Amino acid sequence: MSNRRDFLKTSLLATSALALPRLSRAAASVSGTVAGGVGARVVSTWDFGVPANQAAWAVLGKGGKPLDAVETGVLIPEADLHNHSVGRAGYPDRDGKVTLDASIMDGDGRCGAVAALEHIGHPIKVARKVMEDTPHVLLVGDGALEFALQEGFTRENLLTPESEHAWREWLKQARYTPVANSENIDYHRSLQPLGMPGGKNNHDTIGMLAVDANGRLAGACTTSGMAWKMHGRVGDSPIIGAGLYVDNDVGGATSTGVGEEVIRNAGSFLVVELMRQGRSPQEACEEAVRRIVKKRPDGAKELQVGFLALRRDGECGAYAIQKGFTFAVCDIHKQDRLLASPSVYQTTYT
Ligand code: SD4
Repeated sequence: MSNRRDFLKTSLLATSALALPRLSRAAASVSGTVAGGVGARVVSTWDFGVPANQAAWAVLGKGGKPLDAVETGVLIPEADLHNHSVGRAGYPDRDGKVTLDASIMDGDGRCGAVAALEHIGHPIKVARKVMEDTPHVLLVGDGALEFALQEGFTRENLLTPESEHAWREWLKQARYTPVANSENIDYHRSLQPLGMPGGKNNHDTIGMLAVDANGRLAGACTTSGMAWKMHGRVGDSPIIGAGLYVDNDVGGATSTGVGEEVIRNAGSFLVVELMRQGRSPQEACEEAVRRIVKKRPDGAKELQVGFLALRRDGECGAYAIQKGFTFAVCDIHKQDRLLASPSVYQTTYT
């Protein structure tokens, strides 16, 4: 795997809209009766899912709980100052304020979330506290911050000089036009010395799903949302059923991209329900993306949305509107797999 371009060229997934041959084989070998963590698996969105999965695997691979695994995993991109789309150093809204969204869900239906949270670098930890220490599911804005401070979180400035510079550049035109797979150059520069397959085409939310050897699941989703959004805007990531949904009877799903489109279609819930009705994870993601595309008069040609699904037997699937969506898969066989999702609009990587 010399670089991301070579990797994607060799990936069968980049050119196949229907099959996930590598994953299917891996899934077949871990489904059914499993023991000693053989059936456990973690999947997550984008290139930064690789190191995040590895952190999650350090918990799950030792027999830890899926909920602890996904929380641990997504802390990695939340803390990464080279990453401008999750946690600290996230790009701010149009007023220069960094506001974070996050959700966490256990396969038994317990869940917690925060939205438009300022000044706290690890919103996923606050989301878990909402789940475990309050009778509520979602806390937003000042109320979420107040709760976090009461719980002992430290108030911090999340706007780094790099993010502030990018915001000031944006202010020169001040046009809100979400770009499909916009570049996260800083992040990919940081990957290169590590020999990771970073390219320049992806960023966005981390959505992570984990299943243990007994088919129990959990998921987490965390983001700074769309850069330069209106102050107070909330995306799909903290909305249970939109950016994240997990059910131990079936599996889980998570999303990335333009959150408004995902919310309109209750995207992650839809993917899980389609799997419940018998669709494979791949088929379910494809159908959820098609619904979004169908409702847009322009065929969603300028938009990116990607879904990632994990069934309770370990099989997973992914599908996006545009090329460029990658996802990471980690299990006992391999801890650093990065795969290209098939998409509605196919073009080859050159
Ligand atoms: C949102 N889905 O806030 C998130 C962010 C994202 O491409 O994934 N951006 O809409």
